Amino acid sequence: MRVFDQNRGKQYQKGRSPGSGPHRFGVAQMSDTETKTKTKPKIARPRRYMVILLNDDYTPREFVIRVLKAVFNLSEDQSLRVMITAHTKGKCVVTVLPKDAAETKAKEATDFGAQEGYPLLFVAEPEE
Ligand code: TYC
Repeated sequence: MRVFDQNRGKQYQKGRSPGSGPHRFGVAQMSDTETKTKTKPKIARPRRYMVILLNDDYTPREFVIRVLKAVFNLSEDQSLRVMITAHTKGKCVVTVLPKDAAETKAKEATDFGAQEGYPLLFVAEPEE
């Protein structure tokens, strides 16, 4: 997106009147060399993070499904699909959230497995 000089064509020479008409009062005068440039403030959209479920050889399928339901509020059907995708492809995106929430959920879900002695792993990584 281009940012244009908002004041182009409004520079007046020092000491001269900006002219007559209803707009001649209250117009700030600039020096011969001064140029004002208005830069539109760009607000960066906060990056979002994917919570990714990684496959392993030990965690029981039913347990993975239980964690997905409990931590991410997925339905039985959604949980089954996510678990099977991770099982067959190695990993699966569970959800996309702001950084803090993604990291918290990934840890919470990973801790669930650890409590039962499983190597179940969820990680958070930036979307793009
Ligand atoms: N691969 C595991 C098994 O065969 C099940 C499993 C699926 C584990 C997905 C983790 O993210 C996972 N018992």
